[in-house]
Amino acid sequence: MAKRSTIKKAIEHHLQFTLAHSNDKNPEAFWKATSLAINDIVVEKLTTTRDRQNQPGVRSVNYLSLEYLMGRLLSNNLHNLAIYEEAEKAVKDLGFDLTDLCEQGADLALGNGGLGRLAACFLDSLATLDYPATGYGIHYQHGLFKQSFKDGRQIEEPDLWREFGSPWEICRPESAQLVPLYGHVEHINNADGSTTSKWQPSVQLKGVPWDIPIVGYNSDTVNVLRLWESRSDQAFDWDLFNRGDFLNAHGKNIQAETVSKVLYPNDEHEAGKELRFIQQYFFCACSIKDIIARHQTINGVDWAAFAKDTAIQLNDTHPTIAILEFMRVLMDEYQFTHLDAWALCREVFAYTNHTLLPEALEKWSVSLFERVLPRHLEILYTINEDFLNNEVSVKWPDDNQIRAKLSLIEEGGEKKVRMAHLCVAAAHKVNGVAEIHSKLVKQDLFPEFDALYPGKLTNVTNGITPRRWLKACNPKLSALLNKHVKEDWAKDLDSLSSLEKLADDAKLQKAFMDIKLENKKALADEILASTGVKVNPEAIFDIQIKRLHEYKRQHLNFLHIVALYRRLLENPELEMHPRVFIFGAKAAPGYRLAKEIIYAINKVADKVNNDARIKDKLKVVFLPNYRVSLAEKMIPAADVSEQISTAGKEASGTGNMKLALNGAVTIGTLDGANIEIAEEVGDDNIFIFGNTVEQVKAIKAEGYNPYSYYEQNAEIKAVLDWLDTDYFTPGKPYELSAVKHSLLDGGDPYLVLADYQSYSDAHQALDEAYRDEKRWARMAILNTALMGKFNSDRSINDYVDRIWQIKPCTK
Ligand code: 26V
Repeated sequence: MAKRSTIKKAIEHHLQFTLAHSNDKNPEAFWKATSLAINDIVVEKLTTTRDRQNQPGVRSVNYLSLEYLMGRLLSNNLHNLAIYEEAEKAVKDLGFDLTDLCEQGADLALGNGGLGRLAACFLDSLATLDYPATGYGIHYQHGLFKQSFKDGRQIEEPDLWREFGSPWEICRPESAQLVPLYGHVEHINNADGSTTSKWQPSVQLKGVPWDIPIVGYNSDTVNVLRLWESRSDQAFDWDLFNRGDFLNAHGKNIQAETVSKVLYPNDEHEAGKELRFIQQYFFCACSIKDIIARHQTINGVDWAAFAKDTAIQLNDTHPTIAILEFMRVLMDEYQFTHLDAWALCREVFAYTNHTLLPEALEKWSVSLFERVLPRHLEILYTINEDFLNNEVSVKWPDDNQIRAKLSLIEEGGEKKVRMAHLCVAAAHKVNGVAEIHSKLVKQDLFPEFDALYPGKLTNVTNGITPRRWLKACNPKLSALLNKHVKEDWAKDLDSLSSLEKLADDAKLQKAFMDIKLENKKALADEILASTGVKVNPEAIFDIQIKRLHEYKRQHLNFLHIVALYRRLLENPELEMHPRVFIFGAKAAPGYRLAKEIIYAINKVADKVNNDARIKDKLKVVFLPNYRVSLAEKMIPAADVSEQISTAGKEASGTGNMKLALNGAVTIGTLDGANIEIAEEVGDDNIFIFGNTVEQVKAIKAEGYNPYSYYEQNAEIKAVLDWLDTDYFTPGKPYELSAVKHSLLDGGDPYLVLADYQSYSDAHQALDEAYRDEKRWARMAILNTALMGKFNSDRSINDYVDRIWQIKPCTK
């Protein structure tokens, strides 16, 4: 293990020789030097891990994801290497505070939300459990946009996470790949009467990999996240340059570089954006070629061994083209027959579904496919023909309706490729991400596929890494847990359940709640610094953090806040514990209503926070630029976790797990992983409200009428009508009407009004519970104690048992 003095020397070395800084105490340079010093240790382990894993017979998983929301790496790597304390001392010797130093690094925000963060947690667990694994993704020049507010409205600015390079990356030009695009397919007639297809692409890109080491916690393993950057395959157009056309001499480079320039929002309609499609193909083509190349370096060309040694997991449908690219390579470069190639695909690929929302299921137009990837479309047609004739029609003879429903191509109107159908047909396993979600995938989304392929559809409930989401982000609570739990709970999270018997212990309760208060004070400082709002740390900190989306219903929370404000104005003596409602959320730049909801919350916050009449009983804060590193500060300070999606809409949620693990009590619907959280912590330690999936279906089947709630519930009516006035936007009535309009004339697609009363009642019960200090402390402790199931190590072991069949590879 690296000692204080070694670390200190390495930092000084990098400061002086890599960065050419003297001892000038520049915090950014110091952060970089510290990261480089730690990266030296990491890279040594990376090399030994690779030597161990790159052996014949070692089966590994390749995780393909368009998104990785890694956050910052320095503190995480120090914790996982178990050298945080030593580094703290070394840095102190050099005149810095390690916590402050860790704040210097930019977040690696190469993802949108839950799906990207899940990928990051899974990489952490794979390395921790010593599984051979490679993550593949895109080296976006700009990650998720930075958010600020101007007069309450969201402003987006580009994210420059590696403007001057990142200390954690290793560029590997020797593993660059070429990616062909566009062009046409030639059909050559063979002597035996068969035809051979030959793709003549007209454009070629180059993919250059950047490797980010993934350090396991107290393990032997450092795996790799390999991110592809697009470049032109020609450095420069000398012809144009010599003719004096200096700007266009770079033209091709610029075009080629746009492919990995920017991360697309994953929760916005993409309406056939060609660049996004090319992004997907670019990354799939590079990754498939890399997987094959690595295999051949170890085994030579041995396809039987390939299936034995290779698992490929598709994180949602975004990397679906990897299936077609693999087919193409096998057939066009290795002379496989279509059927043999398909059989190999089915051994290798598995697919995770992350949403049931019909508008979120990816479809790409056949015409776009034909233009960009003509050979892949040809292969897809053959797969579809084979699938419909030899599988669908065998199970359901002469049933054209089922053929049309299951076809990989959607007909009627513009022809489109159904990416999820291709995944289900090709994969040997398909999983949802929480019990209820997987049940609905079987029942509602793919019932015929479930009948056609019994056992293919399965569940793996999501999880979170306790290293980042408790050990690193909540050091005070971690120290308390260390005192009471013998085992290394950061590896064996189930061991926290030994706290269950101490949930009523007065000393533990006090220590636990004192820590919560300390964490709330730290967040209060952060709130003051970033918004200017002063909040009382003794108030209930009620937190909703997630992407802004109607189905997640930030506007339900908002309506209830406006109602509380109204109640307080009517009765300033109203019995309630002071409450601070805290939001963190980015809205997709093109999602109008989501942005109106942000605006409405900010406008109400302005009014409420400056109204002396309510005596600080209510505060509302919207923290700008929600991201992993901000989540790490908010989560340890939460008393209440808002998980209030319409039942059946949130596939799993993972923020719900992080908050509960840090002792927040959930107010939530029976949706996604909330159901499993309730099972674990017990009904007495969670506030469940609202319509269930079955009730939601029944309400919709009857014909839902939001107006009936508006007319029959005086509070709902008063609150919605208030939004039409200029009370919150002086001189400008109707500024907040978009929310009301979406709920009444817009039909309230996510049943906000139908769940309102039940939500309000649950909040009332929660307020009463909080005022009983012992009861609340017990609830909070039990939430932390009983979250063992949601360790992402458990999720990974489920993937291993049910899907990947890989083995740890240790020293
Ligand atoms: C995509 C779209 C695209 C079109 C417009 C509406 C819309 C809404 C949501 C999405 C998200 C798709 C995939 C996704 O991010 N799913 C999230 O995956 C997490 C990890 O499994 C899970 O915890 C979240 O519940 C799920 O929403």
